[in-house]
Amino acid sequence: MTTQPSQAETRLGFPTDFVWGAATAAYQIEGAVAVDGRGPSIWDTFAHTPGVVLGGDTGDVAVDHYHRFGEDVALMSSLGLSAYRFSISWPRVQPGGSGAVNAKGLDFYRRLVDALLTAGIEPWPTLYHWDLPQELEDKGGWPARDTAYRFAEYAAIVHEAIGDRVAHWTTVNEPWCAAFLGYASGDHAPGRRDPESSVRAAHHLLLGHGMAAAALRGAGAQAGAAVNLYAVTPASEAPEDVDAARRIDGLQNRFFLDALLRGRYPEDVLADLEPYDLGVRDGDLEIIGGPIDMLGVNYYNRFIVTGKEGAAPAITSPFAQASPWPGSEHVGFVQVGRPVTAMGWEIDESGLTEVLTRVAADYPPVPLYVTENGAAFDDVVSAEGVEDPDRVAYLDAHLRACHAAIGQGVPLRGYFAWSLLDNFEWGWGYAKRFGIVYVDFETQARIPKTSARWYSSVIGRGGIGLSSAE
Ligand code: IFM
Repeated sequence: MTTQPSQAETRLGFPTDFVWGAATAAYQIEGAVAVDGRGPSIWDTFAHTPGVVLGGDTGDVAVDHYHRFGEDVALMSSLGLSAYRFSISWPRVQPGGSGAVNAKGLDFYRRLVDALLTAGIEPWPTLYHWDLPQELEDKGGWPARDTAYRFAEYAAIVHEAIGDRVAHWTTVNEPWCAAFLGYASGDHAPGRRDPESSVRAAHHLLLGHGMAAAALRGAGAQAGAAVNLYAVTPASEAPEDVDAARRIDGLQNRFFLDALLRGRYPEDVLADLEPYDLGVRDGDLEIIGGPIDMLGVNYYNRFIVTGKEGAAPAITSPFAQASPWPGSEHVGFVQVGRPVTAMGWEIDESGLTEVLTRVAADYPPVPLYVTENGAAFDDVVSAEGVEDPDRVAYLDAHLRACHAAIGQGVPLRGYFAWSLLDNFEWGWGYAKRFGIVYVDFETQARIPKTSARWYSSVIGRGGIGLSSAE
Protein backbone atom coordinates (compact mmCIF):
# COMPACT_ATOMS: atom_id res chain seq x y z
CA MET A 1 0.00 0.00 0.00
CA THR A 2 1.31 3.45 -0.89
CA THR A 3 0.18 6.91 0.13
CA GLN A 4 -0.14 9.73 -2.39
CA PRO A 5 3.06 11.76 -1.92
CA SER A 6 1.94 14.71 -4.05
CA GLN A 7 -0.56 15.78 -1.44
CA ALA A 8 1.39 14.56 1.59
CA GLU A 9 2.23 18.04 2.81
CA THR A 10 -1.34 19.27 2.99
CA ARG A 11 -3.01 16.35 4.72
CA LEU A 12 -2.53 13.15 6.63
CA GLY A 13 -2.89 10.79 3.69
CA PHE A 14 -4.24 7.26 3.89
CA PRO A 15 -3.23 4.42 1.57
CA THR A 16 -4.58 4.93 -1.95
CA ASP A 17 -6.53 1.67 -1.74
CA PHE A 18 -7.97 2.44 1.72
CA VAL A 19 -11.67 1.52 1.89
CA TRP A 20 -13.86 4.45 2.94
CA GLY A 21 -17.27 3.25 4.00
CA ALA A 22 -20.30 3.69 6.18
CA ALA A 23 -22.28 1.00 7.95
CA THR A 24 -25.84 0.12 8.94
CA ALA A 25 -27.75 -2.98 10.07
CA ALA A 26 -30.97 -4.51 8.79
CA TYR A 27 -33.25 -4.26 11.81
CA GLN A 28 -32.04 -0.74 12.54
CA ILE A 29 -32.97 0.66 9.12
CA GLU A 30 -35.06 -1.58 6.91
CA GLY A 31 -38.53 -1.51 8.48
CA ALA A 32 -41.00 -3.49 6.34
CA VAL A 33 -41.01 -6.22 8.95
CA ALA A 34 -44.09 -7.94 7.62
CA VAL A 35 -43.57 -7.24 3.93
CA ASP A 36 -42.81 -9.70 1.11
CA GLY A 37 -42.70 -12.77 3.32
CA ARG A 38 -40.23 -11.69 6.02
CA GLY A 39 -40.62 -13.75 9.19
CA PRO A 40 -40.39 -12.40 12.75
CA SER A 41 -37.01 -12.06 14.43
CA ILE A 42 -36.11 -11.98 18.11
CA TRP A 43 -35.87 -8.19 17.83
CA ASP A 44 -39.47 -7.94 16.59
CA THR A 45 -40.63 -9.94 19.58
CA PHE A 46 -38.37 -8.13 22.04
CA ALA A 47 -39.15 -4.61 20.85
CA HIS A 48 -42.86 -5.34 21.15
CA THR A 49 -42.41 -6.38 24.77
CA PRO A 50 -43.49 -3.50 27.04
CA GLY A 51 -40.74 -1.78 29.01
CA VAL A 52 -37.64 -3.02 27.20
CA VAL A 53 -37.08 -0.31 24.57
CA LEU A 54 -37.15 3.36 25.43
CA GLY A 55 -40.45 4.96 24.42
CA GLY A 56 -41.83 1.59 23.27
CA ASP A 57 -40.10 2.13 19.92
CA THR A 58 -39.79 -0.76 17.46
CA GLY A 59 -38.06 -1.40 14.13
CA ASP A 60 -41.42 -1.93 12.38
CA VAL A 61 -40.85 1.06 10.11
CA ALA A 62 -37.34 2.16 11.12
CA VAL A 63 -36.11 4.45 8.34
CA ASP A 64 -37.94 2.49 5.66
CA HIS A 65 -34.72 1.60 3.86
CA TYR A 66 -36.47 -1.46 2.39
CA HIS A 67 -38.50 0.87 0.20
CA ARG A 68 -36.00 3.73 -0.03
CA PHE A 69 -32.76 1.89 -0.72
CA GLY A 70 -32.44 3.54 -4.16
CA GLU A 71 -32.47 6.99 -2.59
CA ASP A 72 -30.03 5.82 0.07
CA VAL A 73 -27.60 4.41 -2.48
CA ALA A 74 -27.77 7.72 -4.37
CA LEU A 75 -26.91 9.46 -1.11
CA MET A 76 -23.91 7.18 -0.56
CA SER A 77 -22.80 7.86 -4.10
CA SER A 78 -23.05 11.63 -3.59
CA LEU A 79 -20.80 11.26 -0.54
CA GLY A 80 -18.22 9.30 -2.54
CA LEU A 81 -18.27 6.18 -0.34
CA SER A 82 -16.18 3.37 -1.74
CA ALA A 83 -17.99 0.71 0.28
CA TYR A 84 -21.25 0.17 2.14
CA ARG A 85 -21.49 -2.23 5.05
CA PHE A 86 -25.04 -3.46 5.61
CA SER A 87 -26.49 -6.54 7.20
CA ILE A 88 -28.76 -9.14 5.76
CA SER A 89 -31.90 -9.96 7.65
CA TRP A 90 -31.91 -13.72 8.18
CA PRO A 91 -35.71 -13.84 8.69
CA ARG A 92 -36.22 -11.94 5.43
CA VAL A 93 -34.22 -14.57 3.57
CA GLN A 94 -35.28 -17.64 5.52
CA PRO A 95 -38.33 -16.72 7.60
CA GLY A 96 -38.14 -19.71 9.93
CA GLY A 97 -34.34 -19.79 10.14
CA SER A 98 -34.22 -23.17 8.39
CA GLY A 99 -35.91 -24.76 5.45
CA ALA A 100 -37.89 -22.63 3.01
CA VAL A 101 -36.13 -19.69 1.41
CA ASN A 102 -38.05 -16.48 0.73
CA ALA A 103 -37.29 -15.54 -2.87
CA LYS A 104 -38.60 -11.99 -2.43
CA GLY A 105 -36.31 -11.44 0.53
CA LEU A 106 -33.26 -12.59 -1.38
CA ASP A 107 -34.35 -10.47 -4.29
CA PHE A 108 -34.24 -7.35 -2.12
CA TYR A 109 -30.55 -7.94 -1.42
CA ARG A 110 -29.90 -8.72 -5.11
CA ARG A 111 -31.42 -5.36 -6.01
CA LEU A 112 -29.49 -3.55 -3.29
CA VAL A 113 -26.19 -5.13 -4.39
CA ASP A 114 -26.88 -4.30 -8.02
CA ALA A 115 -27.69 -0.68 -7.17
CA LEU A 116 -24.47 -0.39 -5.15
CA LEU A 117 -22.34 -1.87 -7.91
CA THR A 118 -23.94 0.39 -10.50
CA ALA A 119 -23.04 3.34 -8.29
CA GLY A 120 -19.43 2.09 -7.95
CA ILE A 121 -19.85 1.23 -4.25
CA GLU A 122 -18.53 -2.07 -2.99
CA PRO A 123 -21.15 -4.08 -1.05
CA TRP A 124 -19.91 -5.41 2.31
CA PRO A 125 -22.71 -7.59 3.70
CA THR A 126 -22.78 -8.87 7.27
CA LEU A 127 -24.76 -12.06 7.68
CA TYR A 128 -25.75 -11.66 11.31
CA HIS A 129 -26.40 -8.39 13.07
CA TRP A 130 -28.62 -9.74 15.86
CA ASP A 131 -31.94 -10.49 14.14
CA LEU A 132 -32.24 -14.23 14.76
CA PRO A 133 -35.41 -15.75 13.31
CA GLN A 134 -37.85 -16.13 16.21
CA GLU A 135 -38.52 -19.77 15.28
CA LEU A 136 -34.88 -20.59 15.98
CA GLU A 137 -35.04 -18.83 19.33
CA ASP A 138 -38.12 -20.92 20.12
CA LYS A 139 -35.99 -24.00 19.42
CA GLY A 140 -33.28 -22.83 21.84
CA GLY A 141 -31.65 -19.84 20.13
CA TRP A 142 -27.89 -19.37 20.14
CA PRO A 143 -27.40 -21.42 23.32
CA ALA A 144 -28.48 -24.40 21.18
CA ARG A 145 -25.70 -25.84 19.03
CA ASP A 146 -28.06 -26.47 16.15
CA THR A 147 -28.37 -22.71 15.56
CA ALA A 148 -24.72 -22.59 14.46
CA TYR A 149 -25.43 -25.22 11.79
CA ARG A 150 -28.54 -23.38 10.63
CA PHE A 151 -26.45 -20.19 10.37
CA ALA A 152 -23.90 -21.88 8.13
CA GLU A 153 -26.72 -23.11 5.88
CA TYR A 154 -28.22 -19.64 5.68
CA ALA A 155 -24.79 -18.19 4.83
CA ALA A 156 -24.52 -20.61 1.92
CA ILE A 157 -28.00 -19.62 0.68
CA VAL A 158 -27.10 -15.94 0.64
CA HIS A 159 -23.74 -16.60 -0.99
CA GLU A 160 -25.42 -18.65 -3.69
CA ALA A 161 -27.67 -15.65 -4.47
CA ILE A 162 -25.19 -12.78 -4.47
CA GLY A 163 -21.76 -14.36 -4.19
CA ASP A 164 -20.95 -13.63 -7.82
CA ARG A 165 -21.11 -9.89 -7.03
CA VAL A 166 -19.90 -9.68 -3.46
CA ALA A 167 -16.25 -10.18 -2.50
CA HIS A 168 -16.11 -9.28 1.20
CA TRP A 169 -18.30 -11.03 3.74
CA THR A 170 -18.67 -10.50 7.46
CA THR A 171 -20.18 -13.47 9.25
CA VAL A 172 -21.26 -12.21 12.69
CA ASN A 173 -21.28 -8.70 14.09
CA GLU A 174 -20.31 -8.15 17.72
CA PRO A 175 -20.93 -11.66 19.01
CA TRP A 176 -20.22 -10.31 22.52
CA CYS A 177 -23.40 -8.21 22.36
CA ALA A 178 -25.51 -10.95 20.83
CA ALA A 179 -24.41 -13.40 23.54
CA PHE A 180 -24.05 -11.34 26.69
CA LEU A 181 -26.58 -8.54 26.21
CA GLY A 182 -29.01 -11.01 24.65
CA TYR A 183 -28.70 -13.95 27.04
CA ALA A 184 -27.06 -12.66 30.26
CA SER A 185 -28.11 -9.08 31.02
CA GLY A 186 -31.28 -9.32 28.94
CA ASP A 187 -30.80 -5.76 27.68
CA HIS A 188 -31.06 -6.97 24.10
CA ALA A 189 -33.19 -9.59 22.37
CA PRO A 190 -34.13 -12.21 23.22
CA GLY A 191 -33.93 -10.72 26.73
CA ARG A 192 -32.87 -13.81 28.61
CA ARG A 193 -30.96 -13.55 31.90
CA ASP A 194 -29.12 -16.81 32.19
CA PRO A 195 -25.30 -16.77 32.43
CA GLU A 196 -24.81 -20.33 31.20
CA SER A 197 -26.98 -19.69 28.15
CA SER A 198 -24.91 -16.60 27.39
CA VAL A 199 -21.57 -18.39 27.34
CA ARG A 200 -23.00 -21.18 25.21
CA ALA A 201 -24.43 -18.53 22.89
CA ALA A 202 -21.00 -16.94 22.59
CA HIS A 203 -19.42 -20.26 21.68
CA HIS A 204 -22.10 -21.11 19.15
CA LEU A 205 -21.95 -17.68 17.52
CA LEU A 206 -18.22 -18.25 17.05
CA LEU A 207 -18.83 -21.78 15.80
CA GLY A 208 -21.40 -20.46 13.34
CA HIS A 209 -18.85 -17.90 12.19
CA GLY A 210 -16.21 -20.61 11.71
CA MET A 211 -18.46 -22.86 9.68
CA ALA A 212 -19.83 -20.02 7.57
CA ALA A 213 -16.37 -18.52 6.96
CA ALA A 214 -15.01 -21.89 5.82
CA ALA A 215 -17.93 -22.35 3.42
CA LEU A 216 -17.65 -18.82 2.04
CA ARG A 217 -13.89 -19.09 1.60
CA GLY A 218 -14.32 -22.50 0.00
CA ALA A 219 -16.56 -20.80 -2.56
CA GLY A 220 -13.91 -18.18 -3.31
CA ALA A 221 -15.18 -15.34 -1.11
CA GLN A 222 -13.22 -13.34 1.46
CA ALA A 223 -14.65 -13.67 4.94
CA GLY A 224 -14.13 -12.49 8.48
CA ALA A 225 -15.98 -11.47 11.65
CA ALA A 226 -16.53 -8.08 13.29
CA VAL A 227 -15.87 -7.81 17.02
CA ASN A 228 -16.47 -4.92 19.39
CA LEU A 229 -13.16 -4.29 21.10
CA TYR A 230 -12.46 -1.92 23.96
CA ALA A 231 -9.35 -0.42 25.42
CA VAL A 232 -9.54 -1.59 29.04
CA THR A 233 -7.69 0.17 31.86
CA PRO A 234 -7.78 -0.54 35.60
CA ALA A 235 -9.00 2.45 37.60
CA SER A 236 -5.96 2.12 39.87
CA GLU A 237 -3.07 -0.18 40.63
CA ALA A 238 -5.09 -1.78 43.44
CA PRO A 239 -5.16 -5.56 42.92
CA GLU A 240 -8.96 -5.68 42.79
CA ASP A 241 -9.02 -3.05 40.02
CA VAL A 242 -6.29 -4.80 38.07
CA ASP A 243 -8.13 -8.09 38.33
CA ALA A 244 -11.45 -6.51 37.34
CA ALA A 245 -9.75 -5.07 34.25
CA ARG A 246 -8.27 -8.47 33.43
CA ARG A 247 -11.71 -10.06 33.63
CA ILE A 248 -13.42 -7.44 31.48
CA ASP A 249 -10.61 -7.45 28.93
CA GLY A 250 -10.77 -11.23 29.01
CA LEU A 251 -14.44 -11.62 28.26
CA GLN A 252 -14.81 -8.55 26.08
CA ASN A 253 -11.67 -8.79 23.95
CA ARG A 254 -9.46 -11.84 24.43
CA PHE A 255 -12.25 -14.43 24.50
CA PHE A 256 -13.11 -13.51 20.92
CA LEU A 257 -9.66 -12.58 19.63
CA ASP A 258 -7.96 -15.70 20.98
CA ALA A 259 -10.70 -17.94 19.61
CA LEU A 260 -10.80 -16.34 16.17
CA LEU A 261 -7.10 -15.74 15.69
CA ARG A 262 -5.47 -18.49 17.77
CA GLY A 263 -8.13 -21.18 17.92
CA ARG A 264 -8.33 -21.29 21.72
CA TYR A 265 -10.09 -19.63 24.61
CA PRO A 266 -7.90 -17.83 27.16
CA GLU A 267 -7.20 -20.01 30.21
CA ASP A 268 -7.95 -17.25 32.71
CA VAL A 269 -11.32 -16.53 31.10
CA LEU A 270 -12.22 -20.21 31.11
CA ALA A 271 -11.32 -20.22 34.81
CA ASP A 272 -13.56 -17.18 35.40
CA LEU A 273 -16.36 -19.02 33.61
CA GLU A 274 -15.66 -22.20 35.60
CA PRO A 275 -19.20 -22.89 36.81
CA TYR A 276 -20.54 -22.88 33.26
CA ASP A 277 -20.45 -25.39 30.44
CA LEU A 278 -19.71 -23.62 27.15
CA GLY A 279 -20.65 -26.70 25.17
CA VAL A 280 -17.27 -26.91 23.41
CA ARG A 281 -16.78 -30.15 21.48
CA ASP A 282 -13.63 -31.62 19.96
CA GLY A 283 -12.72 -29.79 16.79
CA ASP A 284 -14.82 -26.67 17.49
CA LEU A 285 -11.87 -24.42 18.11
CA GLU A 286 -10.11 -25.54 14.96
CA ILE A 287 -13.22 -24.47 13.07
CA ILE A 288 -13.51 -21.16 14.93
CA GLY A 289 -9.81 -20.41 14.51
CA GLY A 290 -9.80 -21.34 10.81
CA PRO A 291 -8.33 -18.88 8.31
CA ILE A 292 -10.04 -15.54 7.77
CA ASP A 293 -9.28 -12.76 5.32
CA MET A 294 -10.02 -9.86 7.59
CA LEU A 295 -11.00 -8.92 11.11
CA GLY A 296 -13.51 -6.14 11.62
CA VAL A 297 -12.91 -3.97 14.67
CA ASN A 298 -15.82 -1.96 16.06
CA TYR A 299 -14.57 0.70 18.44
CA TYR A 300 -16.47 3.28 20.45
CA ASN A 301 -14.79 3.84 23.82
CA ARG A 302 -12.45 2.83 26.59
CA PHE A 303 -13.54 0.98 29.72
CA ILE A 304 -11.95 2.12 32.97
CA VAL A 305 -12.66 -0.66 35.37
CA THR A 306 -12.77 -1.02 39.13
CA GLY A 307 -13.23 -4.05 41.34
CA LYS A 308 -14.34 -1.91 44.26
CA GLU A 309 -17.97 -1.92 45.29
CA GLY A 310 -20.37 0.76 44.27
CA ALA A 311 -19.33 1.85 40.76
CA ALA A 312 -21.87 2.04 37.96
CA PRO A 313 -22.48 -0.71 35.38
CA ALA A 314 -21.24 -0.24 31.82
CA ILE A 315 -23.70 1.84 29.82
CA THR A 316 -24.98 -0.74 27.38
CA SER A 317 -28.67 0.10 27.47
CA PRO A 318 -31.02 2.38 29.38
CA PHE A 319 -31.88 -0.68 31.43
CA ALA A 320 -28.30 -1.92 32.06
CA GLN A 321 -27.96 -4.36 34.95
CA ALA A 322 -25.46 -3.92 37.76
CA SER A 323 -23.46 -7.11 37.10
CA PRO A 324 -24.81 -8.03 33.76
CA TRP A 325 -22.57 -10.79 32.40
CA PRO A 326 -20.59 -13.73 33.76
CA GLY A 327 -17.17 -12.74 35.07
CA SER A 328 -18.29 -9.16 35.64
CA GLU A 329 -19.48 -9.74 39.20
CA HIS A 330 -18.23 -6.94 41.46
CA VAL A 331 -17.00 -4.94 38.48
CA GLY A 332 -17.77 -1.28 38.04
CA PHE A 333 -17.09 1.20 35.25
CA VAL A 334 -15.57 4.53 36.15
CA GLN A 335 -15.78 7.81 34.27
CA VAL A 336 -12.81 10.15 34.41
CA GLY A 337 -14.39 13.40 33.25
CA ARG A 338 -13.64 13.24 29.53
CA PRO A 339 -16.29 14.65 27.17
CA VAL A 340 -19.11 12.21 26.53
CA THR A 341 -21.35 11.41 23.59
CA ALA A 342 -25.14 11.36 23.91
CA MET A 343 -24.79 7.71 24.96
CA GLY A 344 -22.84 8.84 28.01
CA TRP A 345 -19.75 7.12 26.59
CA GLU A 346 -16.50 9.00 27.27
CA ILE A 347 -14.64 9.89 24.10
CA ASP A 348 -11.12 8.47 23.98
CA GLU A 349 -9.68 8.04 20.52
CA SER A 350 -6.34 6.87 21.91
CA GLY A 351 -8.12 3.63 22.73
CA LEU A 352 -8.64 2.97 19.03
CA THR A 353 -4.92 3.17 18.25
CA GLU A 354 -4.32 1.01 21.32
CA VAL A 355 -6.79 -1.66 20.24
CA LEU A 356 -5.53 -1.78 16.66
CA THR A 357 -1.84 -1.94 17.61
CA ARG A 358 -2.61 -4.58 20.22
CA VAL A 359 -4.33 -6.88 17.73
CA ALA A 360 -1.48 -6.37 15.26
CA ALA A 361 1.21 -7.00 17.89
CA ASP A 362 -0.32 -9.84 19.89
CA TYR A 363 -1.96 -11.97 17.22
CA PRO A 364 -1.06 -13.62 13.92
CA PRO A 365 -1.22 -11.10 11.07
CA VAL A 366 -4.63 -10.40 9.55
CA PRO A 367 -5.87 -7.39 7.57
CA LEU A 368 -7.93 -5.14 9.83
CA TYR A 369 -10.86 -2.89 9.07
CA VAL A 370 -12.56 -0.51 11.46
CA THR A 371 -16.03 -1.81 10.65
CA GLU A 372 -17.82 0.57 13.04
CA ASN A 373 -16.88 3.84 14.70
CA GLY A 374 -19.04 6.85 15.40
CA ALA A 375 -20.98 8.78 17.96
CA ALA A 376 -24.50 9.75 18.94
CA PHE A 377 -25.20 13.42 19.61
CA ASP A 378 -28.43 15.33 20.09
CA ASP A 379 -28.72 16.73 16.58
CA VAL A 380 -31.20 19.41 15.70
CA VAL A 381 -32.41 20.70 12.37
CA SER A 382 -32.05 24.43 11.82
CA ALA A 383 -32.36 26.74 8.85
CA GLU A 384 -28.72 25.89 8.07
CA GLY A 385 -29.44 22.16 8.06
CA VAL A 386 -27.95 19.83 10.69
CA GLU A 387 -24.69 21.07 12.11
CA ASP A 388 -22.87 18.46 14.17
CA PRO A 389 -19.39 19.74 15.00
CA ASP A 390 -19.07 17.28 17.89
CA ARG A 391 -19.48 14.35 15.52
CA VAL A 392 -17.01 15.87 13.04
CA ALA A 393 -14.51 16.21 15.88
CA TYR A 394 -15.17 12.64 17.00
CA LEU A 395 -14.70 11.17 13.53
CA ASP A 396 -11.67 13.34 12.85
CA ALA A 397 -9.99 12.29 16.10
CA HIS A 398 -10.66 8.62 15.44
CA LEU A 399 -9.37 8.82 11.88
CA ARG A 400 -6.22 10.41 13.29
CA ALA A 401 -6.02 7.43 15.63
CA CYS A 402 -6.31 5.11 12.59
CA HIS A 403 -3.62 7.07 10.80
CA ALA A 404 -1.35 6.72 13.82
CA ALA A 405 -1.96 2.96 13.89
CA ILE A 406 -1.09 2.64 10.21
CA GLY A 407 2.05 4.66 10.93
CA GLN A 408 2.96 2.05 13.53
CA GLY A 409 2.68 -0.72 10.98
CA VAL A 410 -0.89 -1.90 11.63
CA PRO A 411 -2.39 -3.48 8.49
CA LEU A 412 -5.51 -1.33 8.66
CA ARG A 413 -7.22 -1.38 5.28
CA GLY A 414 -10.44 0.53 5.72
CA TYR A 415 -12.84 2.49 7.92
CA PHE A 416 -16.64 2.39 8.10
CA ALA A 417 -18.41 5.22 9.89
CA TRP A 418 -21.28 4.17 12.12
CA SER A 419 -23.73 5.03 10.90
CA LEU A 420 -24.79 6.14 7.46
CA LEU A 421 -28.28 7.02 8.72
CA ASP A 422 -29.92 7.85 12.03
CA ASN A 423 -31.70 4.67 13.01
CA PHE A 424 -33.20 2.38 15.64
CA GLU A 425 -30.56 2.27 18.38
CA TRP A 426 -31.72 -0.97 20.02
CA GLY A 427 -32.79 -0.41 23.65
CA TRP A 428 -32.66 3.35 23.12
CA GLY A 429 -35.14 3.25 20.25
CA TYR A 430 -34.99 6.39 18.12
CA ALA A 431 -33.68 8.57 20.96
CA LYS A 432 -30.02 8.31 19.92
CA ARG A 433 -28.80 9.54 16.56
CA PHE A 434 -25.56 8.02 15.22
CA GLY A 435 -26.04 8.94 11.55
CA ILE A 436 -23.89 11.20 9.42
CA VAL A 437 -27.19 11.65 7.60
CA TYR A 438 -30.12 12.94 9.68
CA VAL A 439 -33.44 11.19 9.28
CA ASP A 440 -36.73 12.88 10.10
CA PHE A 441 -38.49 9.84 11.55
CA GLU A 442 -41.92 11.32 10.74
CA THR A 443 -41.37 12.11 7.06
CA GLN A 444 -38.34 9.85 6.41
CA ALA A 445 -36.58 12.83 4.82
CA ARG A 446 -32.80 12.40 4.73
CA ILE A 447 -30.62 15.46 5.47
CA PRO A 448 -26.84 15.04 5.25
CA LYS A 449 -25.27 16.50 8.39
CA THR A 450 -22.10 18.60 8.38
CA SER A 451 -20.27 15.39 9.29
CA ALA A 452 -21.45 13.75 6.06
CA ARG A 453 -20.08 16.62 4.00
CA TRP A 454 -16.87 16.61 6.03
CA TYR A 455 -16.45 12.83 5.61
CA SER A 456 -17.11 13.20 1.91
CA SER A 457 -14.30 15.73 1.62
CA VAL A 458 -11.98 13.42 3.60
CA ILE A 459 -12.77 10.65 1.12
CA GLY A 460 -12.22 13.02 -1.80
CA ARG A 461 -8.84 14.08 -0.44
CA GLY A 462 -7.88 10.56 0.64
CA GLY A 463 -6.99 11.84 4.07
CA ILE A 464 -7.65 14.24 6.89
CA GLY A 465 -6.38 17.78 7.30
CA LEU A 466 -3.17 18.46 9.16
CA SER A 467 -5.11 20.32 11.84
CA SER A 468 -8.12 18.92 13.66
CA ALA A 469 -11.46 18.66 11.83
CA GLU A 470 -10.18 20.57 8.79
O1 IFM B 1 -25.95 0.71 16.77
C1 IFM B 1 -24.97 -0.14 17.26
C2 IFM B 1 -24.66 -1.23 16.26
O2 IFM B 1 -25.80 -1.94 15.89
C3 IFM B 1 -23.66 -2.19 16.82
N1 IFM B 1 -22.51 -1.50 17.33
C4 IFM B 1 -22.71 -0.37 18.17
C5 IFM B 1 -23.69 0.59 17.55
C6 IFM B 1 -23.91 1.81 18.47
O3 IFM B 1 -24.40 1.41 19.70
